[in-house]
Amino acid sequence: MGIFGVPMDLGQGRRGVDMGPSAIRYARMEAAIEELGHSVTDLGNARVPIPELVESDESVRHLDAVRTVCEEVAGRTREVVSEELFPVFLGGDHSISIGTVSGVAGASGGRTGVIWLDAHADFNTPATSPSGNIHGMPLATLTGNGPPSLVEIGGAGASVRPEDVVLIGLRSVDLEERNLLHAAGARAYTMKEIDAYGVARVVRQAMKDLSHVDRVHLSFDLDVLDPEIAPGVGTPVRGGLTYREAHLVMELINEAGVVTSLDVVEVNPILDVRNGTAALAVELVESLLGRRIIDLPV
Ligand SMILES: [Mn+2]
Repeated sequence: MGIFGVPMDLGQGRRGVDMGPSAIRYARMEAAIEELGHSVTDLGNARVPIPELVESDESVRHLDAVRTVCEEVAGRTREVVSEELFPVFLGGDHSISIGTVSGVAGASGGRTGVIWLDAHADFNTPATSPSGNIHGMPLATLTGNGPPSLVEIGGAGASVRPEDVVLIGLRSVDLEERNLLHAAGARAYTMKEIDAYGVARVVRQAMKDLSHVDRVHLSFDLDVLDPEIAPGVGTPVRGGLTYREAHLVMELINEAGVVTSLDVVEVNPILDVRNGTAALAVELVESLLGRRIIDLPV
């Protein structure tokens, strides 16, 4: 496994998620993964400018700087994937995924599916975004509908097909964003479906939705969790996954054995309590990578 940090907070308005990689490392991510029997290489961090030194008169905030960082991330990702390391990317705000997903998709042949665990759809475009913050646009961008200079990272056109994308945990989606999501044809499971059918059924359906792809990238925004258990996130929204629901999501995805790369994004230590959100992120990554409560014969 290869850990790569992207301490970027240029894609959103509130400072703090730039410290996410540090907080997650402090919560012993590397040791936790090693204890599961995986060898881990820490590949360091991407070079990211601080907002104070970035011109931001663009209508899409910090567009050029985000593009430069995401291009570096995509390039490094291709190296990591070619060395057959399972990459674990630590954000940073969710705009880092424009680099990680396009890098993963570009490094491998065939079709890359994406599971997007998030309270938000991240499906805005410059035309629909209320804020101009790029962390609300990465999934639209990756499926080909975003700022052209970001869409073309990792090669011309979309990095992934909308029908190869599944969103889970939504509960805050802007009006125009809903229309874009619907028109694109991505599968979306909101908190309503999770409440109505249970998280296990939703995850199993999501796995069926992606059964045709060659690999799956899991993009894990910590704000999918309820703020009561994960207060240290960039954009908290109440009504999220409980502690056990979140573990079960990861345990079931692990059983499916399809995920080959991972983002852990939007951890904000400034809003956190004693680094608990970063510690929970590490716990959930352990479940994703095979930690079991006990080993039962199947
Ligand atoms: Mn997000």
